Amino acid sequence: MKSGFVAITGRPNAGKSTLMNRIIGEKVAIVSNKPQTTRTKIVGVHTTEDSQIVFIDTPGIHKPHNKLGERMEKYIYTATQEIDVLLYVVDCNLHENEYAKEQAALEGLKKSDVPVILVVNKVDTVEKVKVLPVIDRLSGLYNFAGIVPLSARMGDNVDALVDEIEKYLEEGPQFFPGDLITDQPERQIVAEYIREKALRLLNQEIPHGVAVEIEKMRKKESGTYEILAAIYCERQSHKAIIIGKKGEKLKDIGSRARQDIERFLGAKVYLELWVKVKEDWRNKEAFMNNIGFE
Ligand SMILES: Nc1nc2c(ncn2[C@@H]2O[C@H](COP(=O)(O)OP(=O)(O)OP(=O)(O)O)[C@@H](O)[C@H]2O)c(=O)[nH]1
Ligand SMILES: [Mg+2]
Repeated sequence: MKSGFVAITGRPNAGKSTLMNRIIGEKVAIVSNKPQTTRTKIVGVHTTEDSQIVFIDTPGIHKPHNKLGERMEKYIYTATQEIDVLLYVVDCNLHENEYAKEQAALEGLKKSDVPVILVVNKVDTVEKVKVLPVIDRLSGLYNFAGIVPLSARMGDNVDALVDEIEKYLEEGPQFFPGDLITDQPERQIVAEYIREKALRLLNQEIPHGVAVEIEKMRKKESGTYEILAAIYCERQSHKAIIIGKKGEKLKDIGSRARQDIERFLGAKVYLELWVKVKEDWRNKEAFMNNIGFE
């Protein structure tokens, strides 16, 4: 059996989490079109008859603006230690001024001595002829072990990436049971599903200040889950926006999240959401510890 650990890095919004979900075949990491969706390290396990690849999804590489950002930077760092392969994911729609940003992010990887595979993502959004020049320029920025253009969303060429990764894995043990797909506790996944809907339904600055805490989660005798969750935001004015006119926005977030949670738990769910204000929580260490950013 071949096995190993693979970290998924890249700038925000590149499609890292989409890629991991695609390979695992389940939504283990939430996805949105807002940058900095992923805030921690998230493990996704891909097991076949003769191999096990343990993926570690990470937050997008960016300059931290608060204590949460600093923690995210640490997660990226620790995720890239003691791994066998590193994936560097890039959105192929690169504007001229973004190559410098990719270069700066790649600069940080130069200390790493593991093979780095460049994943050129979102090829479904451009004509094929436009991908080659992007690959050409990126390959000048780093000595990549391999380059795989693909579409994480559509699934095109994702198998080729898995084959490429396997080239660099050695004989090893199965680290996790074959049926395990993530290391996240159920409660955390439920909280993340709620946050995903909030990210998707809210605009601009609010999403970055949103956190979700599961206050109560219990399975009743009937098999139904009763879940009580708090959506934290940083300002009273944000709270009003999240709740929306006549509570419509919050209702929408709740009903969409409930569908995901029911599918994930395989049971009926009664979900109650509250919106709470915690000013500047992204700089409050104790609060962040409490809601799972340890
Ligand atoms: N068209 C297209 N969109 C994609 C593809 N992969 C990801 N996306 C979209 O790109 C956006 C960002 O995807 P994520 O997977 O959340 O990106 P990420 O790199 O994990 O982002 P952070 O966690 O914020 O660093 C979402 O809207 C995805 O649906 C792709 O192959 N094609
Ligand atoms: Mg992500």
